Amino acid sequence: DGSELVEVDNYVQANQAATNEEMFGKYNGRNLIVVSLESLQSFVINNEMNGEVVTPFLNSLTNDQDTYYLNDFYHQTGLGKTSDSEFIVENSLFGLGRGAVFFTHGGNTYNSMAEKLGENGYFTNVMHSNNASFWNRDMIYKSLNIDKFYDINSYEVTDENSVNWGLKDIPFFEQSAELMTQMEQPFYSRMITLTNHFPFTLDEEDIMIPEYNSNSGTLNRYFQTVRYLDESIKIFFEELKEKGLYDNSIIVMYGDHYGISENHNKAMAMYLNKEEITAYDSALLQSVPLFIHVPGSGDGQVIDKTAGQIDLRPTILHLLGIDTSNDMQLGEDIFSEEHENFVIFRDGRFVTDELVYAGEVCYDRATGVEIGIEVCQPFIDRASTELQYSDEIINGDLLRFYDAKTGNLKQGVLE
Ligand code: GP9
Ligand code: MN
Repeated sequence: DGSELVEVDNYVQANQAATNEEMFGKYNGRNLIVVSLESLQSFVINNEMNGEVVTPFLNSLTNDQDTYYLNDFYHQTGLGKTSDSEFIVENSLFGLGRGAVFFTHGGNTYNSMAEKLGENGYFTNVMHSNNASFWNRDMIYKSLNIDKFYDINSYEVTDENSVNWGLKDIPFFEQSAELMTQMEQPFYSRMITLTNHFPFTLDEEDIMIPEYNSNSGTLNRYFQTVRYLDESIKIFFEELKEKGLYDNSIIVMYGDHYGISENHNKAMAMYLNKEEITAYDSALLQSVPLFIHVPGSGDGQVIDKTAGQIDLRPTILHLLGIDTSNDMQLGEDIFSEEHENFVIFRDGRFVTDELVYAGEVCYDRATGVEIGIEVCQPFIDRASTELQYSDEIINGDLLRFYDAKTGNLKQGVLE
């Protein structure tokens, strides 16, 4: 009947991180472009593969005067992969421990980032050249109040411009930039890339660096498709400039989930010059890059905070001057002075600036040495509480009882 929501609401209110006054509304009114970087993990950033730079453009953004680069950011997805990352970013809630929330709870009431932006005058859309029903997107996007889905039918897709899963990222970005010129501003476009997806195949003409030489064809090809993804982003930025859309936009880009699973640990150990990949290493390998690029801001910096996808909704909305203090969200604004360096994974693992908890072992993060479980215990408990609250909200469809405008339970719920 909604009464469970009282406890969750109390927790959310008590754990809120105060807004950073200096950052709140700093980029008011800009278009918002959020790019999901398919399968991109942090280990390739500012790294080489047999002497080849893998992500030259993204590397340049890591010390760019207009880019906030998060160097300790993590995905928090489960089996729902890309769709989980979308869910987390839109709602600042976790996906589910089983299955994909996009499928199982696509009809729920949500208070998405898109809904908030829509209320603030934004035209909200998702751009992704796949069939609309993949991951049940066509259904849940209605519940997320996304105005328009530019799906495969909005793109010109031919044999020549597709590979692997479909339209290649370079033509995807070129065509998307063109579509953006037709949009009413300000707009919020969430773009989902595709080429850097397992099995990581490219056409000959798109190969820019050689394969790696491990026993894993998957990891060997991964560097090549990542290199292609990097190139596509560079081209997208140029397109935005050409079309006059660059200066008035803010471009947020994050890795959606891992690309290299633990099945390739042997090859990863070889690449990372380690004897083996332990549970500790695997947890830290879940780091994905996050770039918040604000053309002309001159405020770029490397932000050395531990954060995750769940933090994006409040972080982004606050930069655009949209209050979230009444929202039922579990993330914290990354720019808040009170932001806690604590990232919970969907499976209960967690990372802080000092600890890593994985495989039911508590590790000292700096040394990788196993330490007493009691050091991790308070975080283990909080991780399980937050995951449980998130599950309760989703399984009970509790947001239908909640009025985010006032922060109150809807009248009559508890009677
Ligand atoms: C499919 C694309 C890939 O449309 O988003 O999904 P994934 O397999 O990475 O979840
Ligand atoms: Mn994906």
